[in-house]
Amino acid sequence: MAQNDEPKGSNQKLEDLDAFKENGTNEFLTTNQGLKVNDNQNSLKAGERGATLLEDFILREKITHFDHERIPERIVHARGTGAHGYFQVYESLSKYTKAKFLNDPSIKTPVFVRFSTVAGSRGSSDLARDVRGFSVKFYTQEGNYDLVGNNMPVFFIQDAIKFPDLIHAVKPEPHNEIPQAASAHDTFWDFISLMPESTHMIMWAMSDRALPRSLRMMEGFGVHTFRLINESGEAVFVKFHWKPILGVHSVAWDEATKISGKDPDFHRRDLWEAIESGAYPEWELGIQVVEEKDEHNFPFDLLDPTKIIPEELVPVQRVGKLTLHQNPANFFAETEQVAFHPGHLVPGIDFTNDPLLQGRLFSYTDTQLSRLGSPNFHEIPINRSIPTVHNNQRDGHMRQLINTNQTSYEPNSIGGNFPKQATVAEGGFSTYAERIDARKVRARSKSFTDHFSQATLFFNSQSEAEKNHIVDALSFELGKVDREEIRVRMVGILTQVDSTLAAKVADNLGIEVPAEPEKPMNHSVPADANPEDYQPTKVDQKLEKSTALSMANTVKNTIKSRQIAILAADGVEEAALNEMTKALLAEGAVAKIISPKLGYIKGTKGAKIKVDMAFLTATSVVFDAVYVPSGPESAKALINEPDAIHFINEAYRHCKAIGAEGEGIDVLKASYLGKDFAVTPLEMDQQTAEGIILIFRDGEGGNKEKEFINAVAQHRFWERELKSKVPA
Ligand code: HDD
Repeated sequence: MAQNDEPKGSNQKLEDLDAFKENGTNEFLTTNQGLKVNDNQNSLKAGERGATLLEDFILREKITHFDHERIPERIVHARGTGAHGYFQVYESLSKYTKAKFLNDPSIKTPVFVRFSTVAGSRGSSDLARDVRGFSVKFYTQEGNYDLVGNNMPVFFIQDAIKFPDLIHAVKPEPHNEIPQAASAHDTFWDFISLMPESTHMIMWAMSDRALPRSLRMMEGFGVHTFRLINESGEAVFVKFHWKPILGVHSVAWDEATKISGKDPDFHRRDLWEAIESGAYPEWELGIQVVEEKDEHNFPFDLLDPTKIIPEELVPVQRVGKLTLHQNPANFFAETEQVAFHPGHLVPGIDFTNDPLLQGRLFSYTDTQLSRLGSPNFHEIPINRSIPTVHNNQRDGHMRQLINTNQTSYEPNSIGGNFPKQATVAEGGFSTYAERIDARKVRARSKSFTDHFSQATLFFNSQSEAEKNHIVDALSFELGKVDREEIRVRMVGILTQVDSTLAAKVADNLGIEVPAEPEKPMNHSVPADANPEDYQPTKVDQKLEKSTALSMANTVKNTIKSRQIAILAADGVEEAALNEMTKALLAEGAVAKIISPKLGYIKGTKGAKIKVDMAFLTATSVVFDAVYVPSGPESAKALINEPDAIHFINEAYRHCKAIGAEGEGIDVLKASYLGKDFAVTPLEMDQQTAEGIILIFRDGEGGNKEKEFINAVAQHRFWERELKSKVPA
């Protein structure tokens, strides 16, 4: 986590945006024509009680603008949130690329990043089980470069022509617009069960990766294989990764559904608050580089977006850092109007022939035309590049630029043939001269037909708890599917990933595992083709497991920006409370005191302690851990407060770190923990229960605050789920 060494708003793009900012403080209210308004309370009428007059231009202007202030939401990724920041490379990557922003460690390139869910509408919950978008716009000195990725490294489909089908299947069903922001319905699983190429992505989408604890705690991936090209014109293949400094962490599904009701803006709020408090989110940029000569040396095709390159085969080199240090000033102007496009390139970076990427290159500009309404969307402040734009494109709706030259064509002699083309040496973009010698065909490469091996690799690489979560997720999602034939077909696909997985899901669904999956498995076959040619094949991936695929192996040594709930009431021992709070704050965590009522509570020594939240508005699911300090009266009040007991039960169910001191332990005992640790009073050896930290001040020494902090840093004790089923 960055220390707050950057003054807010200190980058070239943010300075550029300043020119467009308006703030009415100390100003008169005006119309859009700059006319001062004298009465903003009453429309113009024929008499006090009379009809309103059409001539009331002030009323008309205000209502008209209001009537038109919505724009279409994004066709996908409608729900999102964004922030400004900067990117800096650690060392020059000139060996691989001539992109200037990747060549000079002293350059801080301004960025705007937007995170999103895919399926839901603009107002849907942040905690939908879904893929997260991770889009980065780099405002480089050579123009805008956009890396428009996701928090999962593969995709559902291999060819962009299937994208509208995929999205129609996952979006709310067309006849009744149900369900919102959820893939748990018939049309999605109908499509998926007929499209085995989606199986690898389904493993990711049904894993905890689809339920991030925070947007700051998820990875990002460029997904496709791209190219880097150096000054000598030599190219390598590259996969882009974003590795979060705080590690990759998730919430439990039960928790996600509750957060969706208690705080549907949970991720948006978390990002906003972290940046406001100076806990700047950070990711390292990682690259996997493959030389051209090695293109065909993998058991999968580098152009197939349903495949990863396992880190065991090609390690991820960490080459730079992304830091988000400024919230937007206006959501609509920045986060909503920002327009990303994988085709926004700078010299030194280029595409490959990945057929999913190729189709994306059309879609993104096209969609902005209907969403933002004009081919001049690049002139919207957030979308403007740092280099000024000079070309012969003219006019169109809402044109801002006043082109003053007489000529708007090229070549011309009247204007000295300006603006002129740039040579490659002058920074002109030149497409990588890839050799292509082929027939024009509508086809899928045979090298794309292994749909299951990497799905199995992913599943095998998960911890036991992660595997259970995948079983639960699939059981939930397919449990919401009405048609049994879809469930059976889907379980048939799962048999190709892992037989235990298929058996467990089938058991939960109350169906038999089909002896043979339905044949043909792939129904995405051209009309005149032989379906046999399109059926999945298996290729030995020569790798049993990949450690990078399991979140269990992530960063677990920090509690920076984690939210800790301290449950207390009148009669709390202020020393206990203060010591723990001090220790937590020193580690960069956020501690909030939660009490039966808002206002202040009294400590045993008479201290007046400010309450942050009452149980009425607080909920365990937005916290990472719970601590109950000592104090007989405080403990008694909490034991008599059902919301306090429920708070602990839920935190226990969601496998969080729970700490208590002195009489605070009695409060834990009054909760479901008391059932699991049925000893009176809880004794020292019960502390072995992972993630439950009990502090007996008069007991043996040791630094219990530190122990609690270490437990919080583990994020979750998922093994607890195997031992205890908490009815909370
Ligand atoms: Fe896409 C938005 C990521 C495949 C068509 N996409 C969009 C956004 C992200 C992605 C993060 C949100 C951008 C923002 O924040 O404004 N999309 C991906 C990834 C894909 C992918 C990682 C596969 C690897 N997308 C994809 C395909 C197509 C599209 C195959 C169409 C053929 N995507 C769009 C779009 C969107 C979009 C319709 C909607 C809003 C927008 O572009 O600006 O054009």
